[in-house]
Amino acid sequence: MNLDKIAENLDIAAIRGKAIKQISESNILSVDEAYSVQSISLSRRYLRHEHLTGLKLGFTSKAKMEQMGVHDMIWGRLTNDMSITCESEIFKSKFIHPRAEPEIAFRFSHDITEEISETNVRSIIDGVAIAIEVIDSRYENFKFSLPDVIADNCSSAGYCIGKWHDNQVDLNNKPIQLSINNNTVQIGNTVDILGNPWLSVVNAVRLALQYGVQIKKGHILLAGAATPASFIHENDVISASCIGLGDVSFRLK
Ligand code: OOG
Ligand code: MG
Repeated sequence: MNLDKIAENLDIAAIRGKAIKQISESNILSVDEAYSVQSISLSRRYLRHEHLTGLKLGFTSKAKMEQMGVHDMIWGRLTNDMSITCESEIFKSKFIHPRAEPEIAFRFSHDITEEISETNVRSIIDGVAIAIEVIDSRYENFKFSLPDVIADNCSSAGYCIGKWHDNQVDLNNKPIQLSINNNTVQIGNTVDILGNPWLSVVNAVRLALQYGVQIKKGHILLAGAATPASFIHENDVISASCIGLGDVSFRLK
């Protein structure tokens, strides 16, 4: 099967909210081919007038790698269609088998043209916030190989961002948690994200330059969850919080 056809199948699965078989059951894609599929499938979204709002990293914590059985860092694209307004309600029918995870979001202060070191990384960020990511694998049973999940835009489906804080906020060793209907379901720590979530920014910049994706002023980055993700259901109120960043929530209806 050609890459365009695989991209089309994944795009249609997302639009219809209907899972498909893993590509790896019938086609062995290389990691580069999988990123090409991701890019082609996102081009289809851009033709429908969606636009890029930022990037996400995946598998930046041991907890996530172990939950999904994938052990390499991956990156995906976020679009305006995935944005969820804080404290709003969104329809469960938009998704197949959605899961939520607590995230740290960063906002870029200018267009990025070169790599950044850990020492200078705050200089390219003007906002840090608590966020919730909704992931919704387009594959049956939420099961995938590394190329499968890359091709599927790293399961990206939604993101909800809390109040922005400035780039001096302390992210060192801070508890972060996910709650559903006021019950804590996942607890992690910012240190679980690559040892330091600012390293997600360093890595995202490197990967964006490597793959020719333009990070622009105002784009956001989801650093990758520190905890496993939890399934969410109709009528759930989902919230995430992190010491120093406050909390954020939305409801699934
Ligand atoms: C892939 C996305 C991983 C994260 O934060 O690690 C991810 C998945 O688990 O379906 O978003
Ligand atoms: Mg995530």
